[in-house]
Amino acid sequence: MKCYITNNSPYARKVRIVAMELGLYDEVEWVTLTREERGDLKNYNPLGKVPVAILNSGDIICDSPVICAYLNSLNSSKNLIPQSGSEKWKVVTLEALGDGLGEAVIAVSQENQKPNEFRSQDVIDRQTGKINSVLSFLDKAGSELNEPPLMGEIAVACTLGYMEFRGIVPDWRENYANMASWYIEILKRQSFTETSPS
Ligand SMILES: N[C@@H](CCC(=O)N[C@@H](CS)C(=O)NCC(=O)O)C(=O)O
Repeated sequence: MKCYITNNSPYARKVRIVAMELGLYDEVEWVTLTREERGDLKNYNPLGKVPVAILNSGDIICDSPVICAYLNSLNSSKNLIPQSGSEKWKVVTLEALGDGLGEAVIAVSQENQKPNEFRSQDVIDRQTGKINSVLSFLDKAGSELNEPPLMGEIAVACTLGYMEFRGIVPDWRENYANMASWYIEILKRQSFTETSPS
């Protein structure tokens, strides 16, 4: 399997971490693209977004939850998504929340990169509101987070890493202390230290 990624994408990092946690990292050929090269991905994913995976069969799969679920299906001894029941839906819902948090972070980051005259404070405020709303929700639900982490926790932590990397909501650790202590612990995992954004 070949997987196209970029260096700092939180979604690509999620796929790399999941592959490491499942012991499958070396079975994937990782192809790191620059932002410019990412446009060429349209042959595989019409959205032109990373991550994209090409399976050995030639089938193409895109979108990090799909690629992660595929990787998870390859390892019968370790499961990052419970197989059924409410445990499964909790995990994939947390994954969606983590990924959605990423969308809000990316929206603020893209807005911040625009020259002042084109920057929309309205977009920044609305998306920052979403970020704070998710962080507040997770801070209250902190004790329900799985240890060791499952797919949901991995998605959330990848987004937090990207949020810090881009300097979005820089004081979040002070305002959401439960999440901050949880995050410090998850960052110690080898899969996180080896993939931190640079
Ligand atoms: N829902 C997708 C989101 C992927 C995504 O937004 N990737 C970004 C990098 S973080 C991208 O490739 N953006 C390029 C673009 O929007 O043109 C996933 O989970 O994989």
